[in-house]
Amino acid sequence: MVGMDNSSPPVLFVVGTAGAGKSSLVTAFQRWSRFLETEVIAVNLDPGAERVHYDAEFDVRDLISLNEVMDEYDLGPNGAQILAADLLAAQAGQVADQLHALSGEIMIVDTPGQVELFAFREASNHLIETLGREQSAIIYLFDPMLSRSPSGFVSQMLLSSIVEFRLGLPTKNFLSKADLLDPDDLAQILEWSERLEILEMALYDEAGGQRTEFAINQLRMMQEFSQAPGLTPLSSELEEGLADILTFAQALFGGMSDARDGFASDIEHEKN
Ligand SMILES: Nc1nc2c(ncn2[C@@H]2O[C@H](COP(=O)(O)OP(=O)(O)OP(=O)(O)O)[C@@H](O)[C@H]2O)c(=O)[nH]1
Ligand SMILES: [Mg+2]
Repeated sequence: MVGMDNSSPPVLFVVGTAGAGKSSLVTAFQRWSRFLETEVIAVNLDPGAERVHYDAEFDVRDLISLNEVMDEYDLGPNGAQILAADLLAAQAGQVADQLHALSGEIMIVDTPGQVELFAFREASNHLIETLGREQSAIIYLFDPMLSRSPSGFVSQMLLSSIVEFRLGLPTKNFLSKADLLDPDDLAQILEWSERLEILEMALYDEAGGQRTEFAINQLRMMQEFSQAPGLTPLSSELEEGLADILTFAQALFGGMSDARDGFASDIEHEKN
């Protein structure tokens, strides 16, 4: 069943704005994969997480507690998060040893609530190098409510592109908590993700000419470099879209498991 070296499984970093559903996705993905008999290593890199509902085989909170950092250095939660990221980077060797000791077929990594903490602090690049840049990718989560307005949707497209650019990893966008959207909104958002000209018209109605021209031109350029365009609906609640995450990883890194139903056609879809 396993098609790759067990010592260095593919790594999926789950990234998105605060509350986008990152931790829930890690939980759902781990639960769902057990059913498929795929061995998933869940990793928590969010020192500020109150509690996690997955079995974290590495948990950054064992090394760094946000509350302790706040107390010790007299910082608020945001300053403490930044310092925690840097403290983690300072322990990179130890973290690397612990991560390398884990074995499994795929690693899924929960990241801090504020997207800029993961995208902009140097610690993340260290971690990516540690885990292996060649087998790392980003699962970027769109917030469903923000996605309902053209400007909110476009802002997230741009943010995702910035994260992709900054970390230099293949990125796939998912529409998180799709079960919360009514079917018309869901269809609209998916159409925007596939047809830039429809999005452009909607944005023009909402935001006017100049802002639209600026944003659409940015998107057009950024999408030329994107390896996996489009947006895939996801629901951790209903366990929908989880197979698309595995498919994305398989398309990038190969192996991991025997072909599943629809695997080839999903890949085809990915290319279109
Ligand atoms: N209906 C529904 N709710 C969801 C889904 N995924 C997450 N949620 C809810 O969304 C809220 C935030 O989810 P989390 O998984 O904590 O999001 P997060 O991105 O890890 O949040 P932070 O780490 O605090 O930034 C929780 O109340 C979840 O129960 C989903 O697929 N459907
Ligand atoms: Mg979380």
